[in-house]
Amino acid sequence: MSLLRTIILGIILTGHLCGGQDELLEDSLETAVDEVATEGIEELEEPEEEGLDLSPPDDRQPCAMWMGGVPGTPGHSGKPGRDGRDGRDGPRGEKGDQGEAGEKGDPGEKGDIGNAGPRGFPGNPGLKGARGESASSYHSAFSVGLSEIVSATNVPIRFNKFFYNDQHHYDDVSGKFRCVLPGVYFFTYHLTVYTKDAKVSLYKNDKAIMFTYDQYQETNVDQASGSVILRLEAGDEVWLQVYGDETVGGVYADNTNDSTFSGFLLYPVNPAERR
Ligand SMILES: [Ca+2]
Repeated sequence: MSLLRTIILGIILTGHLCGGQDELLEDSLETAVDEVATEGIEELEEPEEEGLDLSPPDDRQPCAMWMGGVPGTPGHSGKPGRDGRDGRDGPRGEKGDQGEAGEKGDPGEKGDIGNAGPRGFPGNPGLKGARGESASSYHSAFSVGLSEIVSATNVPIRFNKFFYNDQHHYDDVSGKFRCVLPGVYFFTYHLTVYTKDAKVSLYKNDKAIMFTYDQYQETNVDQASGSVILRLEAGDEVWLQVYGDETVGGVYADNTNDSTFSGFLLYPVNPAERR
């Protein structure tokens, strides 16, 4: 702009000096004025502030008689101006439509084992189990007594009054207990002695292993008793027997006096176990 202003001022001053007689000079002046107008009114008004006169040259001036110069050739086009500064960001646009779902990705790697969870609530009670085997299958016991006086000697005393013999391990025909379940057994007997002495022995497999002897006193009723614990194997037999002749066969029984013999399994023992 300052270059253009200089050119215009030069033309105007030339016009003043040359008296404005040449119409070509006037055309150049008008063209210059138009160019200034296109650049801005403020630029056009500047000459008035500086007191310059753009009116046609006065023929009465001394320079009116001078010869006008040949108009100069138009200058070259100036260099393109530099790019302007970037404008401010525009307003935010509306939200766009949702895009289509992408393809399913590949399965990820297996993760680490997590921490144990809290303890759960108790479950419902289970169904009732099947009926088990009878306890008698694992038990052996008997308790028997005499219903009358036994006079036989050197044979097993045959107890024929039964208090308990559900497993029938005591045989009232032979008068012997026969072991079915191997294990440890307890035997005990309580005998009433009357009219004569009593000497009995507890036998195991034809061998007397313990003895009880009571001397009878006249007009008295005596008692004789004994007990023992034995380890028995299946098939072993245990019984009571008068040990001696009839003089020691005082084992007695009536309606108000009993003589009893009892035995039961304390606990079973595996036959494979060493004794
Ligand atoms: Ca006695």
